[in-house]
Amino acid sequence: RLGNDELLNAPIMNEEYFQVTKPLSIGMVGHGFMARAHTNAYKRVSDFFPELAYRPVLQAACGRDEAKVKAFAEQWGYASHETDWRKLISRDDIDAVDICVPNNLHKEIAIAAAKAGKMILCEKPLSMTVAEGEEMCKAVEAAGVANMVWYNYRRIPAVTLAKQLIDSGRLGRIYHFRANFLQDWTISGDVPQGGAATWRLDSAAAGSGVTGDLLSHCIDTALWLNGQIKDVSAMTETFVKERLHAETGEVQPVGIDDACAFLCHFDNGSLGLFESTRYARGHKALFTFEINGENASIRWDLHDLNRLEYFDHGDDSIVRGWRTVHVTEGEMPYMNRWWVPGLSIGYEHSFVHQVADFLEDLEKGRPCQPDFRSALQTQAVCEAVLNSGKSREWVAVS
Ligand code: 4PW
Repeated sequence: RLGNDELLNAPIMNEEYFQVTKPLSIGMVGHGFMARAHTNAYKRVSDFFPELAYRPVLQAACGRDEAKVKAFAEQWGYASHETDWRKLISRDDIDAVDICVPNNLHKEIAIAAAKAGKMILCEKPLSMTVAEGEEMCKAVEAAGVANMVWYNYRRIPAVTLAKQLIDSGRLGRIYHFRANFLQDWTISGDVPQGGAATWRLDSAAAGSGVTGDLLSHCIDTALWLNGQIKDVSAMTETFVKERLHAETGEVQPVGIDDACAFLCHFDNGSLGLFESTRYARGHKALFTFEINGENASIRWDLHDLNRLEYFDHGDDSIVRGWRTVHVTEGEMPYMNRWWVPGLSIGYEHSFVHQVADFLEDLEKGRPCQPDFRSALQTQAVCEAVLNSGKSREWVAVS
């Protein structure tokens, strides 16, 4: 990584950075909000990471509604479109399949794509259940195809910096990890379940509610930053018990968890406290975590994603206090790729970083994290949380 002075005085895109790139043809399954976020990353990555050997090519988008997928493909620059994912997977001109459809379709598409020898980039959470996730892991491992799950928040520079600070030992022994992911968009009983826009409320499509959708991000980050979770004690609640189904038009019982909170023990002896809900009026996407160590603490808030709060007990006591680290300097993770030091980046950049890491790992022949096997561990925590919510007992994580 270049420092600030080098960044200002010597543009990083000099001749040494360029090489002949190999096209990597992407087949996108899905055309919703996440498909846009991923596609934006494929389009941007080679401009901002010009040294990468692989260059994504938007080869085909796939969706059941032909008018919609055609419009998506045209708007975002895919060369073609398909209405059947099996056809997409059978095409010789597709190298990598991006699974951006509801969770209940991940397993079948991933296993078929692996058998067809395609690389797979799968939207989170990996699967509906641990058993399904295990099948998916076995399929990609048997096929030997590159695979990755889109837990994008790891690639926000401040979160990556938190990882570096923890790994450097600055915090010392870790005592506490707490995280929240709060939203408020499902409070009204008029929000339907099912359908393209609201499948996240339909347990048949999503598997679970906030646990798989939101807490999975907190759990992925926690496992990455603080190690494995041993056991959990959770409470879950479904506040609105019945909703209209957007496709059938029938009022049906709601099967997802609207809110979930859990306690846990980490392998390193620290205690975890997690909360997620879509009923926190006033919170649209509040993702925060705080880690308290023997020597120092860290906290981060998605609303202020370019900053990391840091407290170091080793500071001189007359100036000791929480400090704000501006994660916008050239030496910060990923930041020398973007603008001049001091300028902010946003949510969408985390996806660009994830694709860049995937392409670099592909070139170097190593798995990109989290791969399916690693994301299965997040799935195991989610499943233990849901089981504990039902049984009201402590549950060990498998
Ligand atoms: O994965 C999550 C989504 O399902 C996202 O990170 C935020 O919450 C945005 O939409 C939902």
